Amino acid sequence: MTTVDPRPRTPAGLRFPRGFRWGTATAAYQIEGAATEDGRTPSIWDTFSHTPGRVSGGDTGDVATDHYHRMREDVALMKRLGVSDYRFSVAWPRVQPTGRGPAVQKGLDFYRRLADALLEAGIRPVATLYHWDLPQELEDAGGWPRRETAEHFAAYASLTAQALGDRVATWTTLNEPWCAAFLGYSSGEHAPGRTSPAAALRAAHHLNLAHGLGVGALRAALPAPAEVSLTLNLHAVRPLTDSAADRDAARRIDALGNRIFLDPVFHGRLPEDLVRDTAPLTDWSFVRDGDLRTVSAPIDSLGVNYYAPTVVAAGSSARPSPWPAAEGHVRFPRLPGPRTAMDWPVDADGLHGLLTGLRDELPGVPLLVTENGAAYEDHVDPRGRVRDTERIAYLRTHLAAVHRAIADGADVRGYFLWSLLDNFEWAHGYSKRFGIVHVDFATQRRTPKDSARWYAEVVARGELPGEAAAVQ
Ligand code: IFM
Repeated sequence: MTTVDPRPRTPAGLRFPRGFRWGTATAAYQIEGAATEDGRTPSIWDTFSHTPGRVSGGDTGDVATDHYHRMREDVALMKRLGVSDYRFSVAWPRVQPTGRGPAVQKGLDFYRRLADALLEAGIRPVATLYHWDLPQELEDAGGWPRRETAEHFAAYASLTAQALGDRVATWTTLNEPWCAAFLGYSSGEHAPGRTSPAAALRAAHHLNLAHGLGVGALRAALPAPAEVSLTLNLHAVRPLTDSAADRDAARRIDALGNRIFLDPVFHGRLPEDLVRDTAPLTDWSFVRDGDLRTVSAPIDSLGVNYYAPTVVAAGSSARPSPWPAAEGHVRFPRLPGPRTAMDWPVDADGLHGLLTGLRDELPGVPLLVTENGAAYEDHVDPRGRVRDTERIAYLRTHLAAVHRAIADGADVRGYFLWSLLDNFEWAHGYSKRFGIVHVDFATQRRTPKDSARWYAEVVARGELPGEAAAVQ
């Protein structure tokens, strides 16, 4: 367990445990650009973003924040922030273009240079193997609904770990498999844009399988002390009322949003109610003997991504939906209160509830908040400053919630702010800005926002300043 500082509250603010990991996070397709360079081939997101009508404004990740060419400048920004860790993702089509076969050396070299630059700057590299950029060839062969994709993932994990394992000690197999399965294959809001709820359930299982096979591949390729993890966007599900119908709606969404991953990964079983609820769509016969044992290979920590709670009530919702077999049973009421530019409610209690729930459900599993942050409509003012006070307020309340969860016994080892840079926000293109560093997408000029200065101060002190200490 992380030891909580004996004096957690100082006159100035809330002190975090010694050794707490302070990071920022990004993902390859959202920042790298260089979409056709050095042997990289299209991923499902290249295809999707180049399909008219899929992404707001017709935006693509072709250039993004040009991080592939500006990596050193971005590492220097992080060094100035003082962060201890940087969570990035490896682009599968950059290191293994067709998703099978040998690696491309130039692709691997980019990540070796990145890891070296980070280590030189005193920043721990944290690599995620899959943040949604499936090589298009694997989608053409059937994508995540097809079992072989999981086997290809394990081979990719192995060759990437062999190339980077001497520099990178912290690895995550998948980022947010819920989004990959359900936004990608059920609602079609994300690549590859399919709308088959049954295919999405198969995809979810094969993503779990990819994770389990990936853990085995990483353990075989990496030196023993390496840390292997998985990142989930767990849903802080709340029933609108205490009625039996609303509570049952919450149970359904908890099964489809959380337990569909947590139960196989940590308990080696599928939730019975999930199997029952989804019976009209599938008999789950694609889960083979031994799969759940593979999926439940022990991991060293769990990454939790949190942005907003999920409030549900009995009712029905529109199709296509990301919630297979739930459309006729669940609605998602809109509650009053502050919202971010994503139209997501601001509610830090959801993060505290998730972390303390995991404390109870998964005792002994260290937790990392691997993403948290907010999009707001930022502008560079005439003096060259971005006064993103709403983002600072969001970060302050969410970090306070993390602190409270630690004080309540949750073993939270670190916090990764999403995101270092404004970037390609998937179906929203460049219209939503999550960065603590503003990016002018025409010139690629980076301007640290007030939130960057605020976060640097938090990191330097290891403490969340009191209200009065806000950046002026
Ligand atoms: O930008 C995304 C990220 O890629 C995955 N988690 C949520 C973020 C904000 O939508």
